[in-house]
Amino acid sequence: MLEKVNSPEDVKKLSIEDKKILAEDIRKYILDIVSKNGGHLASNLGVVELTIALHSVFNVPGDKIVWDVGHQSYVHKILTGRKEKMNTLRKLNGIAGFPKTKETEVDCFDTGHSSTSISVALGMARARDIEEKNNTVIAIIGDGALTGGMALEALNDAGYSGTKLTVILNDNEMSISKNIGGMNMLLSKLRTKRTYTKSNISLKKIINKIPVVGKPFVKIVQRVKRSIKQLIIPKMFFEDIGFRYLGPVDGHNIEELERMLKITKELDGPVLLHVLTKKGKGYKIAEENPDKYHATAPFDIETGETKKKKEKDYSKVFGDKLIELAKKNQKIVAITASMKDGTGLKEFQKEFPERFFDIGIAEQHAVGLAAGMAKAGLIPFVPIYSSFYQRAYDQVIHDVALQNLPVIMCVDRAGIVGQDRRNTSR
Ligand SMILES: Cc1ncc(C[n+]2csc(CCOP(=O)(O)OP(=O)(O)O)c2C)c(N)n1
Repeated sequence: MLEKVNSPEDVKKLSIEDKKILAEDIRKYILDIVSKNGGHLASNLGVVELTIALHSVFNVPGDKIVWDVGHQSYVHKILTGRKEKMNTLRKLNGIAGFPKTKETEVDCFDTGHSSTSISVALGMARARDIEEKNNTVIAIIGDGALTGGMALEALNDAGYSGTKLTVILNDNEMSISKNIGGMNMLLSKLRTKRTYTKSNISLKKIINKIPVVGKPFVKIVQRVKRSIKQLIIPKMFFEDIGFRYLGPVDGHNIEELERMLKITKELDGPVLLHVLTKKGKGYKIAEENPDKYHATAPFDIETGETKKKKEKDYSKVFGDKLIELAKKNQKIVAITASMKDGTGLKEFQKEFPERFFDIGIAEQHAVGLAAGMAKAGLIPFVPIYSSFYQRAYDQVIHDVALQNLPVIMCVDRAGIVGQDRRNTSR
């Protein structure tokens, strides 16, 4: 099926059954390429059906699709005329592993750093309105990226503005590692929403059957329903800040996804479509170890074993040394902005769980938090990749340097990182 498909127009012509075959072909193709060249595997396997559904319903480049981070855009690239070039991934002068406006106008924005998509999409939507156009603008953001301050700032603005905009929340319960935080707690309640609705209905049936007590009791229940709903169905959070919440929807059911996407197209104002996906979907080894296969070096498809033996790199040396220091000094704590594996803190977390803090993809908060800890007498270590430290530039100066606080800022990947051109190594 993949041989027949070179553009979104080709996708639109397929039946649902053929799209399912296409999805499997794309999975095999991505697996083949990433196993040879290395790349982002698990996130891409998770968005195959979602991307097929998007290109079935919307029309690029008129409609704008903004991929958050952009590491999950391989399927989009395959479906938008770059299928053959995918085998140049992570090669000199090869195809970029992230959306690149220079490659094609269907990539409407360059991404790489997390949590930018809602701001950018809202900007495009406001421009559309001022210019009296009528295209659709869609931001696709993962539950991990939703922990970033910029995404939350954008939700705040978008909900209040009432601007027509679709935010697709691709919820796979994972950042690179397991996702954390209050927003994740909210999402896990939403994930069980359908179960709640069902059990609510059956409870009503049971109560109704009780003679005398039954009917009046149901009325009382209905009267307080809205306030109970507020407490129990957390979708109200998104609705209360101005979004229409739709979902959750099975992110591997193309038919259902298309149905929901068509609804979002018709609605005015900001809409949040909650899509549940599985990271690594279709490749068992990645499904079971989504963090390991988030981004990977070349590997053997049969065993999952990476071909290049991992050497003791800077992150590992850093992590080992920090454990050694922390054993001697109780005041040492470590903070990560959702990158415990990449910055070498995995073992530290095991050794000192109470002195380890994963705070989400929130570098600004990481440094601000460290400043507070240092002021209160602790010695915080904050390893962040150089490129992502840019996010915390103000906190480094305003909250740490000007007050001369003992925060140890460890700048990981501060040099040439070969794998992914220009953007990030993760
Ligand atoms: C500012 C910033 N910090 C860290 C990263 C590294 N990073 C890349 S993807 C990712 C996890 C994203 O999780 P999610 O948005 O849920 O997407 P998923 O891979 O689960 O689909 C992280 C932390 C980044 N790209 N940008």
